[in-house]
Amino acid sequence: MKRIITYGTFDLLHYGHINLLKMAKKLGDYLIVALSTDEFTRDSKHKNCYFPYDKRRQLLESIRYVDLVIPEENWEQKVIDVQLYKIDIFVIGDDWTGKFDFLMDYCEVIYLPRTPEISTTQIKVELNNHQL
Ligand code: C2G
Repeated sequence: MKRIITYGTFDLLHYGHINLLKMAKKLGDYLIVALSTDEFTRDSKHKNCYFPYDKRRQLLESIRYVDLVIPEENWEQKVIDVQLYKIDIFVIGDDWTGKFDFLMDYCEVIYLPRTPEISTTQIKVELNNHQL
């Protein structure tokens, strides 16, 4: 059984996220999503989530491609996660190309094509503009 892991905030879940999760699951049999906690997102990504962790987790767990959701609490946990969960492939969007090559010592690393035309930031901006 080929085990895949990916990481992200997945706030204001949209089809770009779904495309990524669908492509990730196609690479194996079991997909783990390490979901950024509210604290990690705020303190280390300097972003505030619209939906709190438990709601973002509820959304992800309802997606057919996702088999398990675990918390992402820091930048450093990936090596431990890959070993602990016996991961074969680490995947993430190609906006991160090269950033996680160090994981190649532990598993395959694949950067998948990001859906270019949509982002949570853009959704927030456009909603804000409509309110004006
Ligand atoms: N994504 C995508 N297309 C988009 C937007 C996002 O393919 N239009 C992908 C990203 O490349 C990422 C995943 O969806 O692989 C989650 O995106 P974010 O929630 O923005 O996650 P990010 O802030 O990139 O956090 O340790 C890694 C970080 O937790 C990744």
